[in-house]
Amino acid sequence: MFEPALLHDVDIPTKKATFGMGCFWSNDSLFGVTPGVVRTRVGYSGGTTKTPHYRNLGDHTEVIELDYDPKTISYEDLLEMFWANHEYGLTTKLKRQYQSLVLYHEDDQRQAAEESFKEMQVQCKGQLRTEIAPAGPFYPAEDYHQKYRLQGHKDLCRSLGLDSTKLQTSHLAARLNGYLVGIGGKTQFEQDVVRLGLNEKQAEYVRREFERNEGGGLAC
Ligand code: MHO
Repeated sequence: MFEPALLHDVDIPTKKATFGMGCFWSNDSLFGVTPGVVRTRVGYSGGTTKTPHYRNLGDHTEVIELDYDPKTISYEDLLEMFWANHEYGLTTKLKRQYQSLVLYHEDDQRQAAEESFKEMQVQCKGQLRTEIAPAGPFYPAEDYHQKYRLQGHKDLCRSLGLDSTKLQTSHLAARLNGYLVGIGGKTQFEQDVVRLGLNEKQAEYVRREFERNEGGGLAC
């Protein structure tokens, strides 16, 4: 039987963006289904502790690091998503783990982030807690945190051949991690089923989950 090739690798020039927006599980789903976002991974960054892990983050923050195609999505668009989708709000004082954080990778990103901060502060009643800082070392989180929603579907993951590397690099995994929780939109999903190379059984499974969860939000 013909098996379509799964679209794990997308080889186009990308830029990096790094955001702390609360628990990284839901941000991973959110950005993973966003057109122009090619790959995502979650981890710890923003601090100085040498080998952070989930039970001991030190002074690091949970962040999502994503590779995006600047021809399809701008950094400004990503910033809009950043402001609109914080798990625990923008003005609440949070522990360092859930700090609202933009880690910029180039001066254009810094400028755009500072501009948007100012605009946001005007619209916002309380003081924004967001910090904007240069990106430093990024420590990938443990495997079980990568594409967390997707990993809840063990048989599907097995059929997709997801190993520890692919959990952080696969385009397909980034997309499915969102569709499975019902985000990304029906039209985009149906186009992606073909583009991502899912077979009928995989497509049917993801479609069922998508429809079951659509409109349910992104609770962590
Ligand atoms: N609400 C989640 C947060 C996990 S996140 C990776 C929990 O209760 O574990 O910080």
